[in-house]
Amino acid sequence: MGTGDPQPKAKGEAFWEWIGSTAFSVHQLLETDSWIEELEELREVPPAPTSPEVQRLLSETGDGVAVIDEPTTEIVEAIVAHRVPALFRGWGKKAGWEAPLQKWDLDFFEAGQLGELQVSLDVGEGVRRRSKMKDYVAQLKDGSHRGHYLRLWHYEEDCPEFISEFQIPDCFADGFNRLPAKTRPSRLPRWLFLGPEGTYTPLHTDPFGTHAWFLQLKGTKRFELWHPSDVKHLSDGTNFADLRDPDVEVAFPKALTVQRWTVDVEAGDLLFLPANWPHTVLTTKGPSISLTHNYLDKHGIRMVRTAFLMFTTSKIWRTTQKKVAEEKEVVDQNDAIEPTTHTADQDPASPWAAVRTSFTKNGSKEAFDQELLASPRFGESADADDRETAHPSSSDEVGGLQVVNPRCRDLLLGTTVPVSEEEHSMCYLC
Ligand SMILES: O=C(O)CCC(=O)C(=O)O
Ligand SMILES: [Fe+2]
Repeated sequence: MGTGDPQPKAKGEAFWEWIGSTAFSVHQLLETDSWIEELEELREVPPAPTSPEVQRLLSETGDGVAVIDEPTTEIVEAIVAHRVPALFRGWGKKAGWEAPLQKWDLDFFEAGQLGELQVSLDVGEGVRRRSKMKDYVAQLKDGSHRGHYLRLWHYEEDCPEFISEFQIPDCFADGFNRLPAKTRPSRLPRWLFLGPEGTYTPLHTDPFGTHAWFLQLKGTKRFELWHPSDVKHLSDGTNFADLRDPDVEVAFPKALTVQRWTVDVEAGDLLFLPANWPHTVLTTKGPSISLTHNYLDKHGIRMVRTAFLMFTTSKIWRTTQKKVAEEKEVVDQNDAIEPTTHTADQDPASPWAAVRTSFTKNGSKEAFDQELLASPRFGESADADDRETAHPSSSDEVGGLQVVNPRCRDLLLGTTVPVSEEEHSMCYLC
């Protein structure tokens, strides 16, 4: 190394400096109440619509949900750019969606090779069970399904040809597709759901600040939606409120009173769900089949990469907290000292407050850095903790974004590797 070379940074130091240089700096992580708003601030402000029809639609809709019977390209583009939740009625009448809407029914999934597929069913209480597709479909048909739910089926892995059987309009074009394969989430967040009446997906936001389009193929689902600015009343920064818990108001006093919108999505309807809108989903008419796709829109790359960073950081922090607590227990036992009672500030439920602790307590920050740098998962796919945030009742993988650029990975490890400008600009994290 030449004499003019800068001193290499300590690994942990490099990490914190690097986080601080992203749009979402560490001090923002410390605001427990406003993480969604902070993410939202990273979005570009779209240009005002020029057409009077679209201007009227947006002003009439306000903060609520738009219901649109005759979507023009301009309307759909404005809805997406302005992040307005919208129900497009009769989307199925549009050309290019014949296969999902006409062909993909229970008989289709039961027959032939498709029926032989092994799928993973959500059988409740966080448990999943393998089943042949045709056996499950038979249960949906004869009512012996016991509420089991084929949720979050990454159909492209089993049936890659499905994706070319329908036409995604330009306004829903997925930015993940423009990234080199190794830089995409390990499993793209695109799914089919098959299930009986009564299935319920608890309150959550979708992964990493992505938007979703959600097409109901059969049956009806009732979505309840909340505005991103109310996330502070619905989440403690780690978990969302369980709205079916009779005691929910103890921990979340406003959870049942903040404004919510109810949208019934019927067969052939498409719901556009903007990033960061919390939602619950109940199947009100079954059997239900839904096709959905979470995507990275062209305005949202800063937000998506930051969300990824935030969730990864909090996951690693939680792991570290556990480890520190375990080590502390051993020390306490060895010294035969009464375990110290944590104050609320030291041992809070929220990972954001826990991150704050890392700045104020000697040792913790180092432990966090160590954990981060040693973590084999950093740069790999998401694990169960990430999934919890994205789809709380699922134990299937949602697909974490990867640290896409070898330089970023090496930066974390304290070394630098030259990388082309083009490759660099593709990275979520730089
Ligand atoms: O349909 C469901 O049960 C959940 C759908 C959902 O929340 C999603 O696709 O993001
Ligand atoms: Fe969702």
